[in-house]
Amino acid sequence: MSLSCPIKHCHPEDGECQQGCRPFEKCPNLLRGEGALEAGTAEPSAAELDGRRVSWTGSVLGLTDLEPLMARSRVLLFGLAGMENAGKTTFLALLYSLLRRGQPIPGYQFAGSYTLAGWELIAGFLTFEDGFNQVSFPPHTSRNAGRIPGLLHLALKDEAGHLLDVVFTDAPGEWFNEWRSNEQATGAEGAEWIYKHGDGFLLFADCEELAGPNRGTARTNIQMMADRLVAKLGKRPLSLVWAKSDIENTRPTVREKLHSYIQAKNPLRYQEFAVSVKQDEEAKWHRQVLETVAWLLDTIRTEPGKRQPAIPSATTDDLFLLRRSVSA
Ligand SMILES: Nc1nc2c(ncn2[C@@H]2O[C@H](COP(=O)(O)OP(=O)(O)O)[C@@H](O)[C@H]2O)c(=O)[nH]1
Ligand SMILES: [Mg+2]
Repeated sequence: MSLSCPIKHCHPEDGECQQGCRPFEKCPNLLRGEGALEAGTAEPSAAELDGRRVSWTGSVLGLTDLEPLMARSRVLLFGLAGMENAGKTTFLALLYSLLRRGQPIPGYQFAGSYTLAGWELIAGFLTFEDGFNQVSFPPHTSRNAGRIPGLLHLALKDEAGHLLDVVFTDAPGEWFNEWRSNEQATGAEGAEWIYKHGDGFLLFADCEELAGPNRGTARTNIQMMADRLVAKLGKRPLSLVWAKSDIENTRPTVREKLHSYIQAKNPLRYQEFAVSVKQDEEAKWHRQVLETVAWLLDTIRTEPGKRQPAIPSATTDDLFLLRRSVSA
């Protein structure tokens, strides 16, 4: 990275200037001299110095990137919790692939995203390549992803046309692994941040692990994570996602025990969904990906048992809104 800036939260190396300088060349704060250039790095290109024309990059968001979003609506943060390899990133990739194919989240319409490149990066792995009948899975989410998880954004419109900004966390499973046994552990800060700020949670149960030789440990780990999540959950919705549901359920009692364990904790707003990358006409695993998100949204936006009243949008016939022109 050859560009830098002494102003906190300004990242010229991403092609953005917090002060809005266009082009960067004219920015009085821009450092591209000895202080900024690492040995052996090339001079910044003309395109780099020109900067971008929009304030987002399309990549996953960080904390500062949330500010413009928070200015336009209340951003809903959904935390994906689960052990490493539980299927969290694949769930997000699948969600995006389904939206891209035009399948809606029931009751909500896709209305844009600030992180299209970030979505494409993970969903690309689930997409067939021309001439090859093979898909692969997204790469492992690195534990060195910083203290704050990568945030993937969706703008949605509900049936009344209201805009909703939703952000999903794509965090490494290792964070939750540490957090499940000690919420204060070093390495668990990211998971704790998600728990503190999340508006709703998806807890991933890995059906492959729950049917394998380590099923006992897998169940205990998920139960511990559920304990932590339920502890200060309050009214926030929690859904248990049975990921990799295509794997044959050779040990049904393991899943039943896990189900009863969480039910016994009595989370106020709780629902289970079964998902998989494989499509199944009967089980509708793909549809349940979309339904999980719809359920979280519906639950947050309504009091238990009540639907949120639709707010009628103002029309130009509204005398109150026309008051100025009437009295002018
Ligand atoms: N059979 C099957 N395997 C899956 C499915 N989803 C994920 N996997 C496998 O689980 C691995 C880890 O998934 P990933 O989404 O990266 O897990 P994460 O660590 O929780 O984000 C993938 O590389 C796949 O091998 C699924 O729906 N079915
Ligand atoms: Mg991951």
